Formats: sequence, C-alpha cells, structure tokens
Amino acid sequence: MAKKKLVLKQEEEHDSVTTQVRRADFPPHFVFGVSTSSYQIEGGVDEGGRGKSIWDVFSHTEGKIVDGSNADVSVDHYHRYKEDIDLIAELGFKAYRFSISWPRIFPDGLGTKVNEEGIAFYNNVIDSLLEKGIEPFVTLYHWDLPLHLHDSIGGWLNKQIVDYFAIFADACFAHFGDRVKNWTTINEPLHIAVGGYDTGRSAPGRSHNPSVETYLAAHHMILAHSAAVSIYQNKYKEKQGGQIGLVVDCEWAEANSDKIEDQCAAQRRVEFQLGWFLHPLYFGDYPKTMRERLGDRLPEFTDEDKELILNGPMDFVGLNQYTSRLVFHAEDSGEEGHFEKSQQVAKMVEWEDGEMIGEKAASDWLYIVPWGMRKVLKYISDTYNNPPIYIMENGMDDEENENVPLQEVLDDKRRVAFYKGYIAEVAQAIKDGVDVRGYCAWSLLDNFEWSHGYTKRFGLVYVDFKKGLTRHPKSSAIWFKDFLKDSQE
Ligand code: GBH
Repeated sequence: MAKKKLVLKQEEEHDSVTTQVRRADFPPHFVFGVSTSSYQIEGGVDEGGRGKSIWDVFSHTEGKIVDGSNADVSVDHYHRYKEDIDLIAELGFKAYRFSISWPRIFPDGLGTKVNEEGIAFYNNVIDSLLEKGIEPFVTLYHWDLPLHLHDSIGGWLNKQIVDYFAIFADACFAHFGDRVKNWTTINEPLHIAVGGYDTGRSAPGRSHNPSVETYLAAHHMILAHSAAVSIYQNKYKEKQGGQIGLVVDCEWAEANSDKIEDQCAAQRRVEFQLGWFLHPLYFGDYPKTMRERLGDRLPEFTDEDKELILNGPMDFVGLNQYTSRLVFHAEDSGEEGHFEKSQQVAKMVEWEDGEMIGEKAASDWLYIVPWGMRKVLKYISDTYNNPPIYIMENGMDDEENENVPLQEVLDDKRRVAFYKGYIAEVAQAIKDGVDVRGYCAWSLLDNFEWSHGYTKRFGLVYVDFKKGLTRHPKSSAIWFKDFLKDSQE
C-alpha cells in the first residue's frame, strides 16, 4: 500500500543515520541523562520516617504483581544512592531524572509537618549529583501517593487533592529549588488515570466506576499540576531561575490506510493520549474528539479552573516515548477498558502483508519502532506551537531469565541497537525544527517494573537480585559512555 511504502522508505533513509548517530549530531547544550523513579528503586520503605504509599498496599495485595514481589527493598537505592550516582557520572551522563517519594516528605500526605529525614535524603542525593556535575531533573509524582490521602479523601478522585499536592510541591521547591532547576509535576497522568481507575492494573487498582473515575482523576491531576506550576512561577521562578513541566506519555498511532476515517482515528488516538492533558494546558479545554465521545463524563473546567490552567503556563513538555501502533477506525474496537473502548480506534502491530511494525521487546506492549519517536515529537511541535521538549523516558526491556549466563545477559546488543535507532530519530526531529532540549534513557538500573515485578529488566545497568544487588553495566551502558565521550573530543 502507498501508505506503507512511504513509512518504510523513511525508515530506510534512517538506517544509514542510525548506525552513525553521534553526540555531535546534537547541540552542545542538549542534555543526555538517565531516568529512575522513587518506588521502583529506593526500597527502605519503613525507614527515614517514610509513610506508606498506595503502591505499598497494591504490591502487597495478592495477585496484583505477576511474581508476587514488592519494592520493600527493590534495588536498595535508599542506601546505595552514592554508588549509583558514581555510576551515572562514570557513564558520562550530565543529567539524572528521578522522583521524590511524597510519603517521605509528608508521611500522611496532609502537609502539616515536613519529615526532615526525607528532606535530608533528597538533599544528599541532590548534593552528590551536583558534586559530580550532574544536573538533577526532579519529578514530584511518579505514582506513589501517600496512602492516607487515598484512604481519607479518595486520593485523585477528590478535588481537595489539588491543595495537598500544591503544599507538597511548594515544600519541594522551598527545600530543593536552590539547587534543582528542572522540575516536572506528574509522570504520565494518562497511565495513572487509566491504570489506577479503569483497568485497575496500577495502584490504587480500581475499576469500580471507570466511566466516571478515570476522567475525574485525570481532571484533578491537570488542576494539581497547574497549581504546582502556578506556585513555582509566582513564588520561586524569579529567585531560583528554574523551569517546570508535565510528563506525558504517547504511543505513536500510525493510520494503517489512507482512508480518511483511519487517518482521523489515528489523529484521535493521539489526542486521547496527549490532548487529554496538553489541550487543557495550552488551549483551556479537552479536545473536541474526546468531548464528542465522552460527553459530560469529561468534567468541565470552571472559569476559576481555566484561570489556573492557563495562567503561568508550564515551561516545557516532558515526554515518555517507547512504542507505536498501527490503528484504524472501528465502532467497536474490542479493546479493554472504558478509555480504550470510547476511542473507537482499533490497534494492530502488523502491516497488511504480515510484516511487524517492529520487533517486540519483553513487555507485550513494547514494540521497537524508532520512527514513531520522530513523529510524536513533530506532532507535539506542530500542535502546541513548538514548545521546548525534554524526553524523560525511552527504553526497552529484556525478560528476566535466570538460566542465561550473566556475561550473555550483559551483552544487550538489542538494547544498543534500540538506543542508536531512537536517538537518531531524535536528531532527525531536531533537524525537522522540533525544539528538543534533552533526552533521558529509561532506566539506570533494572528495577521493580510495577505489576510485572522483577520479571522485566529495563536497566542500562544489570542488578543481580540473587547476589547482593550488585550492579553490572550492560553493553548499552558502555555504548552510552562512548557516545557521550564523543562530545568532549
Ligand atoms: C513508563 O511508562 C513508566 O513511567 C515507568 O515507571 C516504567 O518503568 C516504564 O514505563 C517501563 O514500563 O501492563 O498492559 O496494562 C510507560 C507507559 C503505560 C506502558 C502503562 C505500559 C501498561 C500496559 N506505560 N502500560 S499493561
């Protein structure tokens, strides 16, 4: 099909670029970093005065995590942060993107009294990074909501959460903002809403009333994000001189034919992912395509809300980009969950001739499609007036298999090819005129992969879960080291 040829031709064009991608293809001030999140790596769940989060309960609930594991210890970053930061420095990364565990700062989330031990832990992390010349990129919320806020007020379902999040954000800016210049508020509100309140595959694991709760949770996240941004812009920015954004995630949707209805379906699919959050933040309301399908299940922004979301806009878009799908219009897509069904978009991973859109990684959702990265970046740039973009996550996983010898596991050739391919597409996007300013690989370490427990390994650095949690850089880590050295020549 014409459509198919076009895409493949573009892919071929990139093959030559791909094998040659160099640090020098990026502007000198472009920043390369590596990414993690608090619950996935810290462990130390009962230490330092930390309160419980909804993920502690979820991971300890039978049947929620495929290998029956939890992140009570995880990779013990809480105690090994110095070693981990040394590793980041050794690999040559100039940025480290991590998240702050809200219940370490306010154990019950209410924000009455800050937990000094929590502040001290992140101060240590931040200071160690700066000593090594690594720029901290801090995410305020990567899914670990203080349990008490869920139990007492219903967490993201209650509008009061906006105030509690604002108090938490304010405390973080006040304590860390003298040294942290790059903030993001919420990581993947889409997944928090859909995983937490529709499919129930993420904490708090609700699928009780998905046609209402999913959209309400998302609505409150937009307001909470905006409240934090507004505090930063009005109270801290001038003095501290940093910047703040939101982290959205997007699977690129490529129409599987040239038919108008399939083209519209592809557009709609991207609007349901990015537009759900970025349309309100840039234009003041949800995308029309969402309203048409969801009606008043999508809450309204009051005049007061609108003032909040449009006033003091964020400085950049944070993007998590992993994978892509071919899509077509389908009245009844057969997809699972209210959010997926309501889009009237069916997804597939094969072209018409049976060729795959890309190789599958270990996770069922993750097909390797480098050109999707360039398209998502271009889309954001075209739709939202070319905002600065930082890629906050991009990576792939291998299946845990204890029978494969360590030396073999460490030589992760497929991940090296993955990064070469995707990073080359980022360079192309910059040539297209997209204002991409930074890139973080997911993830520094193998870690607790949410409902997949320790069965999937996303790390550049292997962690031996059986032998003392020792760290072993994989070939991909070494590839980054060489790639980044290139810039200093
Ligand atoms: C990121 O999300 C997360 O920010 C990060 O914490 C995580 O470790 C990383 O991806 C790798 O997964 O299990 O079928 O319900 C990426 C977007 C959204 C992709 C949720 C997987 C779950 C599919 N993710 N989705 S399913």
